[in-house]
Amino acid sequence: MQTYINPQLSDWSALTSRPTKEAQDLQKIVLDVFGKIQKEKDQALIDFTEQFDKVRLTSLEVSIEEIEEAKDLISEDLKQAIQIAASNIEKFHAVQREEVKVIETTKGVNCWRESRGIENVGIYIPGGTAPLFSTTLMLGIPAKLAGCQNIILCTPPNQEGKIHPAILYTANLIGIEKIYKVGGIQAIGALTFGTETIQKVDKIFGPGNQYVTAAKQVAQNFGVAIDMPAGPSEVLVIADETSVPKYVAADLLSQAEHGIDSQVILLTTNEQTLNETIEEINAQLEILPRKELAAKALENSRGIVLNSIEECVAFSNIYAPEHLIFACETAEDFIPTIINAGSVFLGNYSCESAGDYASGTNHTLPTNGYAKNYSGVSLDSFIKKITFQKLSAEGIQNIGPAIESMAEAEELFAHKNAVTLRLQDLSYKA
Ligand code: HSO
Ligand code: ZN
Repeated sequence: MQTYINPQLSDWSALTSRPTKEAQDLQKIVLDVFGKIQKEKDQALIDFTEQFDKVRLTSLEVSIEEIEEAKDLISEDLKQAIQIAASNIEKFHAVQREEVKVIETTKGVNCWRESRGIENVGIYIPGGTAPLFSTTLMLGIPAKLAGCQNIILCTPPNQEGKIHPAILYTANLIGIEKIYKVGGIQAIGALTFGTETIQKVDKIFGPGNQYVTAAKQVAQNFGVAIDMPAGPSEVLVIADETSVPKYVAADLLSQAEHGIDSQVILLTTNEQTLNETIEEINAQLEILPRKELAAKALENSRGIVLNSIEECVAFSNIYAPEHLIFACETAEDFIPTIINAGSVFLGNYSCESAGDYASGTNHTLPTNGYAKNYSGVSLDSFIKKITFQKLSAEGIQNIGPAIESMAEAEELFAHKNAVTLRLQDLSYKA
């Protein structure tokens, strides 16, 4: 971790930057895979899975027997933990449902909005070294609450053609029935175009490697929506003398262990806190199984001493972190000044892991500075809103003349006429 003591304001722009990765142009690879899926459908998925995941599948769909088997492979302890998390995530997202509010904008003119679940949604869950079954909860629960009719989960199989049992257990627990063994670009292609087995969807959710990210980007050109642009995970911690260095270190490492391109930033008003945290990081890192990954991520990371908490918040707002841990006793006083962040954790006990797994908030959040213009996934991500209006005779009489004037000024006489004809009929009746 690079450290800086009271850097000049002119250095902030460099200090709030993300490590630049050479963006490989993957578009051609994606389009090749997509093209084959459009033509050969399931057969293309089987072939790509053999090529990339090194297994020749006889069936893409996860069977009921496989789900039953998964239940036996999960400990009771983990099942209970998943249930606690699911219950909290459900509570937090259920209250995001909005009541329909009818507003009479002018006498006789009633307008309102109603929500409808997006009918077909695809959820991508990566496999690999850390199968993020928690993401199944974070995406599947709001999809269910939103009333999405078809929820399709895709996740890559291992070389034995199996899916991690915790992913299957979690999906089954929340009522996801359509689970397919397909990963990478080919999964996104299947969800975009549909095949004999996998249904085409309207919106694709979920994290993934650079190939999945590139494929989601391209999928948008074919009329599919995506949750948000993806980037490496990150956390920014604001600490002062009331923070506990060993907690701060653990929180920074918890994000660093996600991958070598993760970035963690510590801002503090207290040099001693910085030094003690770095000592703690070094000690705790030693015993982490993912030590190598975390150490690499720490090379991209910064510890910065600033003059005041206000300055720390100003810096954080420029960086716009995915996660902001405000580990100070006074954190709550600064809430109104936090403008750009995906999810905020207040005080010494609110570790990011709480939000990653079980407090109830969603862990699918905007990275890479997108917290400036995107929200994290919520119930809203799975619904769209339709506007309705009902004008009575009195209503059209009240606003009709205004519509006529505006239509005439825009020289759209059919628009004007749609009102005039009605007003004429009403004036005969009167
Ligand atoms: N911190 C990740 C989410 C996660 N962590 C899943 C553990 N499991 C999102 O940035
Ligand atoms: Zn995490």
